[in-house]
Amino acid sequence: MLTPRGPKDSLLPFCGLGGPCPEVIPIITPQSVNCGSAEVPLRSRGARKGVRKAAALAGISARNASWRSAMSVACVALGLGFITLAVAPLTHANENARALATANAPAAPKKVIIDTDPGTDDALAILLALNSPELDVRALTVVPGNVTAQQGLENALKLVSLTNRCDVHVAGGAQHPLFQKLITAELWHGANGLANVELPPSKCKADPRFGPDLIIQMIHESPHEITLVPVGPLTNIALALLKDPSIVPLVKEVVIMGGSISGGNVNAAAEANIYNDPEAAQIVFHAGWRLTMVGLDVGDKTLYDQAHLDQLSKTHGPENDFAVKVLTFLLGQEAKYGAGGGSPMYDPLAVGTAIDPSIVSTQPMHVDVESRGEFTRGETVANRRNAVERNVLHGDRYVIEGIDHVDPNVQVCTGVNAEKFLQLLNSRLAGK
Ligand SMILES: [Ca+2]
Repeated sequence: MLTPRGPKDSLLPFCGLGGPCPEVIPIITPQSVNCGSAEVPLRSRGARKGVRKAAALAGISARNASWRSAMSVACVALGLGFITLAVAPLTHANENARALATANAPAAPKKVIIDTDPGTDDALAILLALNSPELDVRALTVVPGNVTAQQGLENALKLVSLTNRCDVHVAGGAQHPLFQKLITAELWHGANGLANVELPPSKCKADPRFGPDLIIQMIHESPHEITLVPVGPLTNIALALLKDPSIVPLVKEVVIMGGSISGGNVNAAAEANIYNDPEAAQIVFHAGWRLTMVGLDVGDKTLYDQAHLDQLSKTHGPENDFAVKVLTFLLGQEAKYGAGGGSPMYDPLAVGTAIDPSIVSTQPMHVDVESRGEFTRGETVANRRNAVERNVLHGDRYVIEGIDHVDPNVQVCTGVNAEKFLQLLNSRLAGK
């Protein structure tokens, strides 16, 4: 969700831009990504070509990186290459068969894993999910973003405790983004990430598994049934993909809060979740699975205002009352720093889209994540026509010789029935 503008010097030198990035190494541990085999495939010509191709896709130059960073880059690039080049066709081949097999099946709650950086609007999204019979929330995995990984885990545990849902697995994950320093957003979310509201200590315990490992395990346990709903930076999802690319065709779909095709909220170009880990986002966007992008284009239209708050304030319950405090804080922050008109319900809208896809309308687009732009790092660059001109060198100039099709990889949300969604949100929180 929203973050303050990050100072330029808060970013590490990116591996791909010539500088060593020692802080990259600690998060790609043996527990998170098994990169031990990267050295072996790099000895083959085909693998080196794959690395170059995948590195180009990820916007990373392995050539300039230090050895240790190169291993990490190779790991990322190999994983991305494998996912993009080998797994994607399987996904599409199996989609039709699965659709036919399930066409007449009775509707069952959708199994979801929410990857979250809680976070005020994360908290509202989690409460919405846990109070919606359409969803079967199997786990919350925590990623750093709005708050640190440690604060986020504490918040997630308090939220499942508030809802008396200790049966929901809550696991920590990455400690910071893949290739840059973390940017936290206490300005928008309060010092504790939950609008400075102090919830009671959690009755629930953290799952000891590493978040990306838990995601991998749950997907294999329920093939074709899990919907991933990442509402923070995409670090954990990228790590899961890199460790086990075979999850791609086994995931039902991915509904992310993040991105924008109409300008950013941390700066002119980038949305906060993508800005906080662009390399991870590029990996996730190009994995080859069905991915819906619930970005600023629709989130900024979903404004929770004083009238909605007055409506929710008429009912009471522990969750209802907590939500009222959080929303009161958010409306105050919007009045101070925002554009006016209400508080955008970014993360809840992604959950709302998982609950009822008819809330949004989408268009298929080819989307890449900018990772090198001076002003545009973290921008989601969408090709609305899914076509590019083919330029061929003739002597001292290029000549356009045709138009090449590019496959859409993202269902971009371009329209939303905002009031329908806001009423759904209030109705699910009322009296709880
Ligand atoms: Ca979030």
